[in-house]
Amino acid sequence: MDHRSQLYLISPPAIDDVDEFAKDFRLALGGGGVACFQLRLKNAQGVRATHEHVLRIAGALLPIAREHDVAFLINDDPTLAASAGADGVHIGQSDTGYEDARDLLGADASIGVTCHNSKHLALEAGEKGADYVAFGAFFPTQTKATEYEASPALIEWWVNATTVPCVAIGGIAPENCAPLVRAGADFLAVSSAVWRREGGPGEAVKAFHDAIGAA
Ligand code: TZP
Ligand code: MG
Repeated sequence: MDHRSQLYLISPPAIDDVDEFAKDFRLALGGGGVACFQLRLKNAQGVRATHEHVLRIAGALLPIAREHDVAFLINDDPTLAASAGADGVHIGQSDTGYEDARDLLGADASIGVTCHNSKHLALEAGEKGADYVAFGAFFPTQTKATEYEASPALIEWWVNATTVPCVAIGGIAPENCAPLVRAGADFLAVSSAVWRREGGPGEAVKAFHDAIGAA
């Protein structure tokens, strides 16, 4: 197949010891093949880490992402993304709106918008200029209490209808990602399947690439 999904890593929901996590982060990025990282410090109930904590973690991880040429986004909050010097922000439907986020971060920033399982929300975000739209959840996940279920058919529809990149999210693992790859997802956004993989994050990234290649 000529289409290859790229890997978009989402942080674990909590990072307490950043020096310890930095080792895993380097293992995940070390083999190449990760396009993007989103710092998302928020528990399954939606409780966010403090701004101070996010800025401290971002300060430690951003240089590592830069070393590996990986885009660094912050979840939810464009003001925080600007303070951290991040490359962009991933906003939800109840966060700061797309236009205000763009005003805050400027033309070069990457701004992605959560669109659940909605063609309408995604078309609206794409029309406004979002750099990507995110659909999910595709599979059960313990990382976030999810209200919406998305299917590979939505990805297939989207990639045939538009040129705006799409991100698939929610419970994605090397073992279940093939239908999303075949549907044409531009990015697979993954958290637990990388950070909680028994063989470690480096092995997880490799397993994703093997699965993407075989899909
Ligand atoms: N949004 C929808 S599902 C989800 C987010 C942030 C969690 C993704 O984490 P995991 O562990 O890959 O399911
Ligand atoms: Mg959000």
